[in-house]
Amino acid sequence: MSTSTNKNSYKGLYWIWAALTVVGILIGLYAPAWLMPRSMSNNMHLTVLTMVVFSVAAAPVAAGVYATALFALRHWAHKGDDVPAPGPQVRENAVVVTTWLVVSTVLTVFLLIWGLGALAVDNGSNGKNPLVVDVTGQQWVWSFSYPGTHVQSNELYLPVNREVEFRVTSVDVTHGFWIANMGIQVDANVGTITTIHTTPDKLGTFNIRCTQFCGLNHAFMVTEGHVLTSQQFTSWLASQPQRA
Ligand SMILES: [Cu+2]
Repeated sequence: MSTSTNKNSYKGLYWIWAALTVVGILIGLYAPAWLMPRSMSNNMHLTVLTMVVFSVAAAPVAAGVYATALFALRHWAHKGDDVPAPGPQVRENAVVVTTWLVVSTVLTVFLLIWGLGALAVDNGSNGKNPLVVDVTGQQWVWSFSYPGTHVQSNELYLPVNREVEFRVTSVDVTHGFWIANMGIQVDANVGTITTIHTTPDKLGTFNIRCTQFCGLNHAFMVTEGHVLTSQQFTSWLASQPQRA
């Protein structure tokens, strides 16, 4: 009785698969931007786009797994104490095996190429007169200084639409400099300067957190950043006390 899987009876499987694929694509299109921090820079736009593309690409695959599981529960469940008759075999089905291999290969190669490309773009600088900001981590505060100005601040201020080059270091233990809204994160090491670039393109306030467990108050090693118009930024810079 459980072997009554003629060709027609798979129809339900395709419908479940199609419906779940549509649901998965909709989730992939809208969930990343909704669940992830507000995107405020080129890097974060790319990160959100990568999440969308990967989720949409994964939707038909995930839907295939869930659809098969649901279909199997409904149609291939064995009831009773007798030994079940063998179910449908796919191992020697040339069409299934070929499709599976081709789709897996195409998807994997696509994700690899996209991933490497995004990584190259993400870490790059456009080299157009970046604003340099020196970032120093110490237990358990961040400080920011602007070379050539003597200005030092515990909150970060940035002008909109200008590339920033963060030069990150630490004076005690390893910290992690992370701006989720900008899609950038880099370690802050003692005696080394690590650089990371981003271009903020939205006005507003964001959080800067430490991502390395750096001692007792690690969880409180958070401060605020602000993206200002370039005029506001210039007047903020001029209003700061000049420390030698
Ligand atoms: Cu820290």
